[in-house]
Amino acid sequence: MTDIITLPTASWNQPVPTADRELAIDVLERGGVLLFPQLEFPVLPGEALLLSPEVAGKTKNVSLNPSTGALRGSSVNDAALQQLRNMMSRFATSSRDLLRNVVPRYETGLEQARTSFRPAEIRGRHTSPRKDDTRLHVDSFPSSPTQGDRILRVFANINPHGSTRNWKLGESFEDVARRFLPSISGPVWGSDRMLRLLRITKRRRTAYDHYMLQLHDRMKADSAYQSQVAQSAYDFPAGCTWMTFTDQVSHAAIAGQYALEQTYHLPVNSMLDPSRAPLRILETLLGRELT
Ligand SMILES: O=C(O)CCC(=O)C(=O)O
Ligand SMILES: [Fe+2]
Repeated sequence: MTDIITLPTASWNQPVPTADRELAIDVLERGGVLLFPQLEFPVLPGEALLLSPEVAGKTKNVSLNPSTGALRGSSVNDAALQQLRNMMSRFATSSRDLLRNVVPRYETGLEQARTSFRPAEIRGRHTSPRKDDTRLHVDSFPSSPTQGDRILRVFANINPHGSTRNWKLGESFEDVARRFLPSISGPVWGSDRMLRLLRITKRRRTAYDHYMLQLHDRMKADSAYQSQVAQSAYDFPAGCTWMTFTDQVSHAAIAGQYALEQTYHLPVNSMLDPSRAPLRILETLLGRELT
């Protein structure tokens, strides 16, 4: 079962003791969740108005490209837009500082991707099964192949009413892979070039990305699996922060409103133990190279 390990860190930008850093990297790479119960992301008084589902309109999430400042998915006026950008880029910077202190080993390899603001209530939301994050899954995105790189995400529950964000955690990546791989066939020859040509993918969908996407889709589509697989619930309190490799950890978000999230990509070779990467696990099980 997935471990949730707590660290006492209460500041976004302060050195973390060596013992905690060693524990942190081990927990993350084994597919655990690192929880910071005392690390609250501060929403400034002027930003309180942003805590409304209307801020995201139909898209449900607002996303920021922290390197260009481009915002997508928001439906607010210009003044609020600037505040939204401020809040989200502050989270982008804070999460980066936190990672630098918690897992300094990753610093040189980390690539900061999108920041997201999630103001919609998860429970009762209607989506296609494939997009339904209330079902256990490992992260893999059709248009954004990682080509083997890891997906590391930092989340903060900023709910102003004290509501928890409720997750479920499932079996280990190895167990997921062993269960679903036998029924997944390899990519169709030439499909990687076709997807790229049609601009369906931003870069080449490698065999690794193909298998990860299939795992993601098969897990979500299998209702018997969803109800029968060993799983545990965890409710993240308001005012806390957590991080995990979401390409490895079987997770589902079943309820909650108002979170910030920052995605990072990390090359497998930046890991302390690359053999724990989904890429290496899949390659071992399939007996071939996947990127
Ligand atoms: O919004 C959340 O709490 C998590 C949803 C999810 O599955 C993800 O972001 O990968
Ligand atoms: Fe996810």
